[in-house]
This record gives sequence, structure tokens and C-alpha cells, in this order.
Amino acid sequence: IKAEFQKWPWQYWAEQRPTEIAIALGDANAGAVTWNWIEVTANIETYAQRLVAQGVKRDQLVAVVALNSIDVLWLLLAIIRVGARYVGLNPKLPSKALIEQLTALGNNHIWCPELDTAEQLPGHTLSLTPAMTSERIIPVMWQEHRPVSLTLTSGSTGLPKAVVHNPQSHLASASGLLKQMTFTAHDSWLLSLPLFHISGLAIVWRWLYRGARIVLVEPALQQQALQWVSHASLVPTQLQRFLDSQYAHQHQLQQVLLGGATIPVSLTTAAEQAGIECWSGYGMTEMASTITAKRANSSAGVGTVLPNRELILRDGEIWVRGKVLCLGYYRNNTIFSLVGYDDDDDWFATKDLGEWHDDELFIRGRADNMFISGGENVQPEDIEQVLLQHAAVKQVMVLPIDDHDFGARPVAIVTTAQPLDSYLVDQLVTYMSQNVAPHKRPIRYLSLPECFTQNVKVSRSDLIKWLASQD
Ligand code: 4YB
Repeated sequence: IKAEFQKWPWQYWAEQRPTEIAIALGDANAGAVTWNWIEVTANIETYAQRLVAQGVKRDQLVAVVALNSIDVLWLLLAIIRVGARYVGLNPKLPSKALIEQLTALGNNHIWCPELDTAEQLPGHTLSLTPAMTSERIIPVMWQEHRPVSLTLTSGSTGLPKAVVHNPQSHLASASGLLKQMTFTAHDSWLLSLPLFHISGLAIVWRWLYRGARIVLVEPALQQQALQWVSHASLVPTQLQRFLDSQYAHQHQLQQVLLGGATIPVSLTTAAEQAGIECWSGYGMTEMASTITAKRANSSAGVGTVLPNRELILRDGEIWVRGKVLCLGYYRNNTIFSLVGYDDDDDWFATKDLGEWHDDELFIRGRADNMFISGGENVQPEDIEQVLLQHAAVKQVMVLPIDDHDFGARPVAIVTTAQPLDSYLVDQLVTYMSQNVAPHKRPIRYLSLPECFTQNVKVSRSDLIKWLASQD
């Protein structure tokens, strides 16, 4: 197994496993378009030539504003190949937010196929089929330390941060995870999360690390495609939808890596009964995705620390470091390290709260989600954990709502197995009064609007705005 690549990973695999299928677009058992490692290498070269012909230069920033597609994958790899940097953005963002974020990034180029606003977005617009005059050798060498990707991650306030990684941290992330999960060169991982999120990028680097197969399908086939692959990365709601679908009855899906949000034990139990091995992970953009993981079991913890990562608790807060930690945040065309400003302290504060029980990490929520109700500290995630144990509750977000007497009080926004009628609300009220202290009992129950469940994760700050707009 690879300690380190001496050349571009696809070139390495083109030598080691030249004719093995590397990429499948569609159902590999029925008419998928496929590329072997030799073809992948040649295609990346072609796309790289096209970028060079349009003026893309090393160290420049190329923004890709698109949902996952084979073109986005080619672009990502070609951008890296020419020594430039990739940043993905969600095309569903309102154009005002896109312009704001791109302006802050100062991207040199942009590819934005789904919007007709491309002309108004900052950066020189790229074409995938430019008129080509000549082809020449691209002299950039594989360098593990060169920045290759910027990944946007939203905090609770302000513009998202742009997290810079090099191949070394991406590959260290892949190798550490794959010491726990089995993913052989004959397995296939579905590109089941967006390439503008760290969870999607991490799939690409695991594929490159292992020389295995990556599977892409059009958005409408995502759920069905879970039948055809051996591996997938899913946020809990995606797995829930798959289990609720007709496709769950017959599938080849062996292992699923879960993360991004609290993973209900009821969900992993149901998936295991359907023959899917579940891995519960805790991760974040700054650490190139998964930090801790375990094979799911009856406990709600997120397992132990993976190789190439370190984790400690300081006053209940999670601090991390290791080879997977990013180079820094990108601001004003500069990479600012996250750590090392404080004498010798190279730990990064995640703002997540954690506890160890029986050598296993449990996530208790985010420090900045805490609010005060009538003088009592309320951690919304504590309340969410209790509500998730109710049979009717599939997904829940607890938020503070201003209150004249208490300052703030909790409100629960839920997705439920049956309609959220007054009968079910009464049941939930009774259940909570039997299980938590008065200040932790939600004063209202509302249904989570469908539009919030379309993204990788439900945004608390967006939901707070929505809540404020409800009477
Ligand atoms: C959690 C949490 C948990 C994160 N419980 N809060 O490849 C993977 O690891 C993967 C697979 C499937 C789905 C997602 C992933 C990820 O990468 C997720 C990484 C992620 O969400 N990064 S983030 O920067 O967008 O958000 C990080 C934050 O998310 C953390 O700081 C936590 O607050 C929260 N989180 N896993 C509870 N298991």
C-alpha cells in the first residue's frame, strides 16, 4: 500500500492498473460510460491543456459553481494538474451570496454551467471546449505540499471561511480512514455528496489513494445508484431516504460512512438490518473530513480517533491537530494558519463540545449554539438527542426563540414519521415532560420545511431566520 505518491496518483494507477475501470458514469452493470486509468490520465491531460489555453496558470484560483457532474470531476483534477487551485461553490446559492463570496475569494477564473448569471459573476469565464491552437507539455510536477483546494465552510456568522488543503492532508485523511474501513481497489464509492463540500472531496481522495472506482450519476439517480455501488458517504437524512425507498430491498451496498450531523442510533440499526454496514463519523472541513469513526453499534458515540489525527478535550471542548489539518484559511490572497500564534500551542479549537465515555467520543453540540433560558444554560443538541429517541421523530433541530420572561426558550423543528398533528404534539409534550427538566422542554413544535433538507446539512442560522418569520 502506498506510503506516498512520487507522481500524479492517476499516472501511478495508469502504470499499476492500466485497464481497470477508474470512473463509471451511470450503472456499471448496465450501460455505464466508463474510463480506465489510462483514459483518465489522458483525459485529465486534455482538460488541463484546455485550461492552459484559456490562461489558467499555476497558483491561480478557479471557482467551479456546479452540482456534481463528470465535468466537475475532470475540472477538479485538471485544475490541480496545472498547479492551480480549485474552489467549489453551491450553484443553488442566491446570486447575491455567490457574488459576495467570490469577491472575497478573488478567483481568477470561473466555470458556472447551470446559471445564466455567469457573466455577472467575478472571474474570467472558462469553456470546456475552447478553440485550441497547439498543445504543449504542462511542466507542473506532483507536489504533496502545494495548495490544491479551497473548501468553503460556514460558521455561525459572517462569510464562509475558505479552508486550504494540500494533497498531503487529503491523502493522510484517506489513508487514516481506510485503516479502519475496508475499501479495496475492486470496490466502488458513489460520489454521493457535493464537490463543493469536504465530504465530496474526501471521496475523490479516497478513490485516488486506493486506485479504486468512483461512480457518478445524475442527481435524479442518486438514490437508485446506492444499489449499484459498494460504498457511499451519506448524511443521516440521505440514508433515511434510501431506507424509506423501494431501492433498499435489493442492493449491493456494503459500507456507508455517515457524518456531518448527529447520527441517530435508530437509523444505523435499521440500516444494519437492511444489510448495510454503517460507520459513524465525526469530522470537519479543517481536518479534511472524518476525525473519529467507528462501526455503528448501540451507542450514540462517534468512536475513536483515526490515524493521522489527534484529539483532546479542554474544558469539555474538542481540540484537534495532525497531518490532516489544513494549511489555513484563505483571506486577501493569503493563507493564514489556524494555529501556532500562541507559544507552541498547535491545537485547533473546533468549538464542538465532547465527552469521553468508555474510550469513545460523544459529541455534545457546538459551544456557540448554547443559549440561556431563565438563567439556565440550554444546549440545544441535548434536547435534540432526547427527542430523537422518540419513535416518531426522524430529524430535529432545537432553536431559541425570544421570550419576554425567560430571555429565550427552546422551540423544536422536526421531521416526523407521521403527520405532526395536535395528537402527536401532545405526545411529544408529555414525553419531554417525563424526560427533561422544565427549561429544556420545547414550547412549540413545528415541521421542518422541505427546502431545508436539500443541502448537505440544515443551516441553523437560516432556520433561525425562518423561525423569526413565522408569525
Ligand atoms: C457533527 C458530526 C457528528 C460533524 N455529530 N455533529 O467523509 C466524511 O467524514 C463524511 C461522510 C458522510 C457525511 C459527511 C462527512 C463529512 O466529511 C462531514 C464533515 C463536515 O460536516 N464538515 S463541516 O465543516 O461542514 O462541519 C463540521 C461540523 O459538523 C462539526 O464541527 C460538528 O459541529 C458537526 N458534525 N459530524 C454531531 N457525527
